[in-house]
Amino acid sequence: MSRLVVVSNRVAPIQEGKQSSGGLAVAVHDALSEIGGVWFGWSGETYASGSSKVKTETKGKITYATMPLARRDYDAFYKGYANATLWPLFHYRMELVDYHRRYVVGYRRVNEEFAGRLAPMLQPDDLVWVHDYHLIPLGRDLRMMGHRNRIGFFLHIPFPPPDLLTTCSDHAFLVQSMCAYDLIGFQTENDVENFLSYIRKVAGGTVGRGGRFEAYGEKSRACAFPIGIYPDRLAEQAAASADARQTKRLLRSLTGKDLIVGVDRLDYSKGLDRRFDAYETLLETAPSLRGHVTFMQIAPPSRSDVQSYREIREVLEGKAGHINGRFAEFDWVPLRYLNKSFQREQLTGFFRTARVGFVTPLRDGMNLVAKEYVACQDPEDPGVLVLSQFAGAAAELDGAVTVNPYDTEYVAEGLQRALSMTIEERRSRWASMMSVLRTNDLGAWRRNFLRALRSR
Ligand code: ADQ
Repeated sequence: MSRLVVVSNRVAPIQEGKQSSGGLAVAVHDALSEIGGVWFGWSGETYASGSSKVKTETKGKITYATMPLARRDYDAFYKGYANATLWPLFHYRMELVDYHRRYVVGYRRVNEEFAGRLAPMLQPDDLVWVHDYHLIPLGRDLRMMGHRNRIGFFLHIPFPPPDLLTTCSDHAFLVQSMCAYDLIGFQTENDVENFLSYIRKVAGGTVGRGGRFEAYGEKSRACAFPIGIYPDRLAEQAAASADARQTKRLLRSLTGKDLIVGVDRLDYSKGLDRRFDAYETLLETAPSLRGHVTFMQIAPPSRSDVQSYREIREVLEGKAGHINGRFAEFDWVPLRYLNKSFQREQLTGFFRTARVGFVTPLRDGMNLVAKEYVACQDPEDPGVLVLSQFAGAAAELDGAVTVNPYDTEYVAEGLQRALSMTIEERRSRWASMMSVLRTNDLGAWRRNFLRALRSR
């Protein structure tokens, strides 16, 4: 079998026996351990001047190849184009897009450099799998260097409709770059439709069956591959964590109150400001719940050197203070807002303790927290997932209480429904979601993608 070469912005070697890594890292690690190959990407380090070298390290069947970024590339490519331009644009947030020509120049430069450094490591029959919005032009750069390998691309975040995408001057460059891949994977059918709609309406291309299309002189295919988790592994961990010291401390601190839990990176796409508003509306409109419910939001800062991330942090601190100032009693704090991260084992215990999983992004590629919350529940006494209709996960998780995160009263009603649901209904909704999670697990995600790429 041909080798697998994975390219992603960050390379995350897995420490054996540790379960602290995210979905992408676990899936890539599993695939590479089985098939063997190379994982190439940024080392996470920057340098001020001089040149860089690719560092390689082989462990078992996997060779990790990483390189640092020049400081100016970090600013223009990572902080700039990837996280201040593409991230808001692809999450339908035009008002937050920060666009500068120097950003896109840096973005192209880093992609070309990555392609140039990866090229000598490639063997003609390697299967190449490129991940996410940081690396959209990489496949095309490899093609321009003469590589004819099968190259696939997976976008972890949403793909916006053409009317939104075209607000960015580089839209044609971005889509044309995507067309150089043999297979383009998206999280949901909705993202596929948005992409193919651009192909038809803006690129003037033609779309056939099964996501096959022709545009810009290229033939390719766009399909949905919803990323998953390993639900049974997580369920086992959650059951074990139920007896852990921290879970017990959390439980004791609740003194019988129902817990609502939210776990997110501190990111404006996660809808935390409106989530806090909805919780305030709940306390306002259902006074009987005051003193009987606690909302714990865990949100460690991310990308804190990007302006819009600093702003959302300030907004949330203000709202948290306001809610607690307005409703707290001497023996009850309605909102616990924690700006720190927790180990996966601790989170699984928290998820299992919570009566409600509160996941309300304004837009999200998939949202693995929603899936993890479901997997961690006690089958005999499961909690309820309150989920935004704009998370990719909503397309699969039919047992969730689905809400529109822009309508705070509607979200508050959803919370009330979740908090008062009968055990029979909770069990039946949970069982239906758990069965979907088992069918579309993380192994299925990468097997389906690689099978489609091989058979193109
Ligand atoms: P993210 O935006 O990071 O990922 P998400 O899928 O929810 O969003 O989380 C990824 C992982 O990080 C999960 O395993 C979660 O448990 C963990 N995590 C999140 N917040 C945490 C916290 N406060 N403490 C500890 N761990 C935390 C991007 C896309 C998503 C897509 C994933 C995978 O934005 O839409 O689901 O990639 O494709």
